[in-house]
Amino acid sequence: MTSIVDQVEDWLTDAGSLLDRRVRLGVTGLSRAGKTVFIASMVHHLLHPNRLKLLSVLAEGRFDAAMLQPMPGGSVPRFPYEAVLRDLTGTANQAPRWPDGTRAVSELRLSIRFRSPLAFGLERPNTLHLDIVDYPGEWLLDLPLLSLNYADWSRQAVAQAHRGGRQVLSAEWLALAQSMPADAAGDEPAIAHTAAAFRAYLQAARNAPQRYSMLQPGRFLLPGEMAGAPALTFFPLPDAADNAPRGTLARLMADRFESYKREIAAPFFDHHLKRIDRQVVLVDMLEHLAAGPESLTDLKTAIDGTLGAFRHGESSWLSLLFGKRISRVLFAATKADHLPAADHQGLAGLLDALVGDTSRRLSYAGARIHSEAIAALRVTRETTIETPSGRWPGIAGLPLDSDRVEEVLPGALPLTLEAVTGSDQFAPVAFRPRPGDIRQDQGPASLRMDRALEFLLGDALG
Ligand SMILES: Nc1nc2c(ncn2[C@@H]2O[C@H](COP(=O)(O)OP(=O)(O)OP(=O)(O)O)[C@@H](O)[C@H]2O)c(=O)[nH]1
Ligand SMILES: [Mg+2]
Repeated sequence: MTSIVDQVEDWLTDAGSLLDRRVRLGVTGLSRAGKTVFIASMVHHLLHPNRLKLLSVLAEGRFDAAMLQPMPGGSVPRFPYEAVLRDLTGTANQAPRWPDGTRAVSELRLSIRFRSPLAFGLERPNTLHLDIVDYPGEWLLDLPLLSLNYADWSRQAVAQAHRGGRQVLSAEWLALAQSMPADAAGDEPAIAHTAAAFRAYLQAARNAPQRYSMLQPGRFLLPGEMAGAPALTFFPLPDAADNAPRGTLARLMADRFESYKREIAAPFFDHHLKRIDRQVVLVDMLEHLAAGPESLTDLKTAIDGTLGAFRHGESSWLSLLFGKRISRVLFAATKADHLPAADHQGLAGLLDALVGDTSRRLSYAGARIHSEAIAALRVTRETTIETPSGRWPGIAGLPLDSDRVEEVLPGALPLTLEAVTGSDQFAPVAFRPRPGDIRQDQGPASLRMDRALEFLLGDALG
């Protein structure tokens, strides 16, 4: 005869399978911010959770197992988890290395079996389906375009092109664009030539010492399957008027801009990012701190503009009618393993300062916000380095361009954003994975990934 407790547990199991939870996690970050490595590390951590000490579902012994699942739907390629992991772990013939930059969208579903605590010591079996999407960071900057018309975008892009170090880089494109009357019919070879000069300006701005972030439209840098399409053959015009008449260059450019938004930017957002309910915003603060104040200002504009496209706040029954809101946002300064531990809090503080206005806006809307300095894959160790001026905390690891472990001093992390000069005061060395930093059968070495996951998923695993 089954006991009443067994009976209750059976009933709870049945109810549980009807009540599986689902979280769509939006991993947001500009190009090279660390999205692909973060996703691979998060999945690997959850498949081999031995290092997730602070994740309460593990600390409380309620975690059963996680498994990768085929994505329902099936029209989007699966995130190449195994290939990324093989890059990071290395093989018999290939030393560990960072994965290549992402060139297309992919998705992954990870399902986690766990037990939810109930009254009287009972537990209910539960499943969380975690859906994750990866994409080229360049495309994220198409999101702010969705709320602009062509004339507004032109005004914004032309004003930006005149600022600071962009002025030199944009000179050729601006001269060509200025020589083309916006109110006369355009000539297609001249349009293609100026569009190519605009694209060259964006490329140059990306590679400039200032490491500019605000580079739109995203497909101009990474066209994917759209290379050469007319939808990509346009550029901002210095004197574009609203509602330009048919047959003019300004109207043709506006039509192509609208078709870019409609056919490329909006479907990317609608299909992959619009329905997320948690968000991690990955930011490579180190690169921009080293590149100087102009780099940081541009980064801030890019982050603020991108986050403006999402709906944040507490979800309620109204979400059933108007769509879910993003209830938790983690701002994560990535690659913290480039700095000694003593600097990690300072790094998170600098990110806080950079996104302060946006994060207040999201909090006011009702979202929970947290920031953290993390390393999805820790490829260095701490060390102490003797110098003529004393002993300093340093970092040891395999620099990207070296075959032997080196000890380096990253320099003094600026205490405030105002103190950033972009001179050589702070120039962290980039490292690559060493054999053993991540193994196929164990959670990866990382920094604060457990805290990050507890904030993002802790309640969904409760
Ligand atoms: N030391 C260290 N470096 C990292 C870490 N995560 C990323 N990196 C470095 O940052 C680079 C970019 O990381 P990705 O994950 O490929 O960045 P992404 O955001 O996917 O970039 P796109 O695919 O171009 O949008 C890597 O090639 C590494 O050099 C980390 O946890 N530690
Ligand atoms: Mg990537």
